[in-house]
Amino acid sequence: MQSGLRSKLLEAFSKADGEFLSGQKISEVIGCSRTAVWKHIEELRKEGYELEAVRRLGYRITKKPDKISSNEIQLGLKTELMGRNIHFEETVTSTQKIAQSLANEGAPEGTIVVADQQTSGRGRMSRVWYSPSGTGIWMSMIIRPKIPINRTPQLTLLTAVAIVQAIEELTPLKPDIKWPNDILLNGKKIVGILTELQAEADQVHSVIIGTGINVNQTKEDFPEELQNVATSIKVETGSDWERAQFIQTILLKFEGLYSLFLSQGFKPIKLLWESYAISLQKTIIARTLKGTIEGKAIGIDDDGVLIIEKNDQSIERIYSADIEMK
Ligand code: BTX
Repeated sequence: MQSGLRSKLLEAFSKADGEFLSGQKISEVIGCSRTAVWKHIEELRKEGYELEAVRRLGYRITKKPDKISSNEIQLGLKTELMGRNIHFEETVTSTQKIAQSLANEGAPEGTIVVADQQTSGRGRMSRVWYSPSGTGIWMSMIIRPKIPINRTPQLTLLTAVAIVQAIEELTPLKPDIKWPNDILLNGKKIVGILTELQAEADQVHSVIIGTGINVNQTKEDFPEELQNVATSIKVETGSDWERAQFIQTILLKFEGLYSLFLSQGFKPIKLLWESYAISLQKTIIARTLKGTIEGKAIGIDDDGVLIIEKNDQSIERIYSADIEMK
């Protein structure tokens, strides 16, 4: 089916909101004869949609395929800024790389890059982020806040809050945040966030926030070395989830928090972040590029920096590290 017809048809079903759509209505919406309607319905079925057909009532979608495409993300997206410009590809090396070149070419704020699969997905410090096809959300968002460089780590914390809120809204799960960029369920990593920036002197040009979210993997889908440290929403809930709906909800939550951040600063975000944080008031080991620090994590400051009280009561401020809880 031509993509224009397809999106008109899907939009009509989305407006019908689970109710039946008559053959007559479908033929009007996509401008085809009533007899050609079944052909388009068959094409949707081939794409993985499940439709119920009832004489006199028409058709309704009972299950959407877990497919992500620009169309799927756009239909039903309620944001004003985030995701209004979508760059989707089936397979990429890394969505971060594509977002960086789009940002260099002047892509507008709110542009997102989404892929079904990444062949060189990356984590922090050139680590590998495992990103197989058909299962996860591999997405990079481009934003252009007018803030000094030292405030950009706050955006990682803001993104973590947006993703936790989206998971809580759509599923029965209650994830935890481990400073600075991990979201955990039952102690295992379900989300990773990578914030990179393009800046000059102290002027931020763009911030690229990469999010990797394990949605529909089974335990066996993870490589052996990750099976004890990683989990997915499917593993934790026992059912499959629609990735496009997650993306829409994350973008909406992010947009709300980002606008709060721009108008009121980091304080309100900090409070929300603290309510989800598990590493606070616990003894932790922080591995930084400069060495290892052990002590009690007493909080984050207004910049998002982690404050650790060491055994000798001296205070250490940590900008970036891997945290292990004792
Ligand atoms: P990180 O450095 O905190 O975590 C990387 C570590 O997480 C790896 O060394 C490995 O142990 C573990 N890991 C790898 N893949 C997975 C996975 N799928 N689930 C759970 N644990 C895993 C975290 O870095 C930041 C990740 C950002 C990924 C996004 S995806 C979209 C965007 N594009 C891109 O290339 N990266 C970002």
